[in-house]
Amino acid sequence: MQVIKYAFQQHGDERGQLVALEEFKDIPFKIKRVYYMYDTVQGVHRGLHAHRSLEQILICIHGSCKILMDNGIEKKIVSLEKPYEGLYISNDIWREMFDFSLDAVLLVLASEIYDENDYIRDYDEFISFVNAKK
Ligand code: T46
Repeated sequence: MQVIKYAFQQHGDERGQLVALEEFKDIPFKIKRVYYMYDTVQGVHRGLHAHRSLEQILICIHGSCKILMDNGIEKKIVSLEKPYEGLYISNDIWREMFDFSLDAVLLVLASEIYDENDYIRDYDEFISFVNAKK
């Protein structure tokens, strides 16, 4: 499984850092939604689903967390700990977010508006979904 982690350009100067993200330039899709999670309870695992069509970029803009990516064949764990790094997650990846630091803020840029019908929350259904695409 290929892990696509972007290192966004940092516009740093003597005042500090700034990162700017534009759709189709820094982000490979039209950004239709932005959401973020914070105050995540220690030990909690979030996600545990895949999507039928949604693409996303995850950026831990403060603190740190880990992302487990599973394509049905192999699993990889990616650490997010820098505010200028973005992890691309395509639709057909089972994802799990965990090991959130107390101060973690995980920002997500999404290619579609929220649609519960796009979620695959059952792992066996996810395996059938990826196998059907082969
Ligand atoms: C994903 C991972 C990385 C909304 O009302 N609108 C939204 O846009 C989102 C994302 C969530 N919600 C509501 C639905 C639930 O009542 O917020 C609540 C928590 O959502 P959920 O349990 O889906 O959160 P996570 O952290 O398990 O998953 C989220 C995204 O839903 C998902 O698409 O890939 O982050």
